[in-house]
Formats: sequence, structure tokens, C-alpha cells
Amino acid sequence: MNNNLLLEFLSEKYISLINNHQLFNLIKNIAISCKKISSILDKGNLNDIFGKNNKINVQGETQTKLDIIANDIIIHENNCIGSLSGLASEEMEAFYKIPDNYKTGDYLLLFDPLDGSSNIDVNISVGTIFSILKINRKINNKEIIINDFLQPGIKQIAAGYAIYGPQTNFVISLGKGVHNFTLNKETSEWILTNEFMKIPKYTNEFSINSSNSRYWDKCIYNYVQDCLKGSDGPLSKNYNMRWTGSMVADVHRIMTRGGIFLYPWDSRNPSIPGKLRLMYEANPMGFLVEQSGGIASNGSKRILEIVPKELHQRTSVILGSSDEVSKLLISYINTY
Ligand code: AHM
Repeated sequence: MNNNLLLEFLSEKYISLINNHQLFNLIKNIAISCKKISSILDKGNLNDIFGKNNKINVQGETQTKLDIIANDIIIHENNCIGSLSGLASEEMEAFYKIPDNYKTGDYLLLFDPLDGSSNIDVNISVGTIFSILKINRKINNKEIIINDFLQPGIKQIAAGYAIYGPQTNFVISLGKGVHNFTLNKETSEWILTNEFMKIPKYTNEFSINSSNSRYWDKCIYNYVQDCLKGSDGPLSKNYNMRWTGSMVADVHRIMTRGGIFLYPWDSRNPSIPGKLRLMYEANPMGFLVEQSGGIASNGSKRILEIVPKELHQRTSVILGSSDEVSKLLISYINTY
């Protein structure tokens, strides 16, 4: 095994990063935040951190104590480093503007501090997802506005996630491939364990919460029925099914061994395009999936080309192995 460390490796691979102190420091501090969150999660309820916070977030969901702890860590570690002019989080209704007494920078950080947080109490993997955008206009007096954040996913400068599971991994792309680092908890270093992750083109593993099947549209319903028919059906192969209820864990599995992940629109709440958030979940994961050779779509459009209208916008998500996602997208084209 090599001993490539996160920042050394990225600086060597992406020469421009060495001269871009703002971006370098931002990645460094996001990685530090993830180490801190990891170490808190390691102690589990020994720190009395499980359970609800008794607050409803902007998504209408009850926050866990750890949602708030992770959110505060990321803001605290990143707001005074001079790289950012603002942060937006799944857990905060409005975006966070860097306080007047701190230096500001050219970047914006969007994040889901603790994805899959309903899994914490039962010791299933959770994660932190992040997306980095650059402010695309000259700003005076630190006056960032909501429109600065509302950029399509193709504009992401970098994106990644940390997964807190049996190992803690930090997976990142700066737009030229995806690299995976594992936290050595004895030395507190992120060590490169997978350079240029590649999602296999073909798969026989699908991932969807099928308790919602009666609410799906007919394309999704028929596709999953075909998967269940296995080698007796039109897809002519047997499938395996996995669903953790933690997007980070499901996507990490797909990044590692392939698969298709679906959280589609459903008729439980027909006016909402899906459950997952475009800016905090679908865009960063879509970026990573495409950078590893996969496809990320909402059924009719590439996720990364969706122009957001609001910060907490939701979307339908279909992503993973290119051959499998393409098959499903063709049936969308033929149906609608
Ligand atoms: P969260 O941000 O409240 O944790 O919700 C997002 C999670 C994803 O990680 C996961 O894919 C999905 O919600 C699971 O939803 P469900 O419980 O409906 O299957």
C-alpha cells in the first residue's frame, strides 16, 4: 500500500491547487471537520449524542442532536479561513454569510452535515456530503445573495463526501477523477486507498426503498418488476437488492462495486419532485458518479444540468452504472 496523504496527493495531482490557497485551505478544513465528526461518532452514545433535537428543520424533518453538532463543526471549522463568502446547509433555512469580522473568499460551501442521520442510533453508516462552488461575479462589501448559490451542478469546482462506517473514508473529486482516502485513526491521517475510482459499467445490483412501490411512476415500477423477474424476465439476469437508507452508504457501494441507486419522484406528495436535495445531495453525488464513469439523471435530464430555483430544491435521483441507468432512461424516453 502507498502512503499518499490527502493534501500532498491532491497538490501533486492538481498543480493549480498549490497556488490556490483558498481552495487548498477549504479542502483541508473540510477534511478536518470530517475527522472531528468521525471521532464524535466513534464514541456513539457514550457522549449522550443520540436521539432527537426536538426541532424541525427546513425540510420538515426532525433534527437529530448529531445533525446540529455536525452542522456546527463544519461552520466553525470553515467560516474564518478566508476561502468562503457563504455556506448553505440542509439543516439551515437560510444561507450563512461569513461574519463581518472575518476575511471572505471566492468560494461557497454547500453541505449535508450528516446524511442518513436516522441510522445513527442503530450504528449504520452515515456521512457528510459537500459541494464547492465559486462565486461567478465580482462582489462588493461581502454582499452575497441567494443567486450566487443557485448554480447548476456542472459548475461545481469540487465535491465529495465522508462516510463514517467500519472505516472512515473521504472521497473527493476536483473534476478530474475521484479519489478515496481512508482515515488512519492512530495517526489521524487520510491515506490514499483508491486513486481514480471507476464505477463498473454493468451491474446486477439495484437500490431503492421498495416500500414506496405503490406510489412510483410506471417506468420505475416496471423496471423494478423486471429486476425481480431476474433471468426469467426481459433483463435476462438475476439481480441483488441493497438499501441502507443512507445515501452516502448506498452511493459509496456503487462507487466501489457498481449498482443503480434510485430515489424517484412518487405520488405520496406529487407536487414535490423527489425526496433528495439537489444542492446538498444530488449535485455532489452526481458529480462524483459522472467523474467515475457513471450516469446521474432525474429521469428526463442530467442532474448536473438542472438549474436550481431555490436552495432547498428537491429532485428525483437515478444514478450509477452507465449501462444499467441508460436502460432505464430509454424506457423514460419511450414512455414520456
Ligand atoms: P436525511 O437527509 O434526512 O438523512 O434524508 C436523506 C436520506 C438518504 O440518505 C437516503 O437515501 C434516504 O433519505 C432514505 O429515505 P427513506 O427513509 O425514505 O428510504
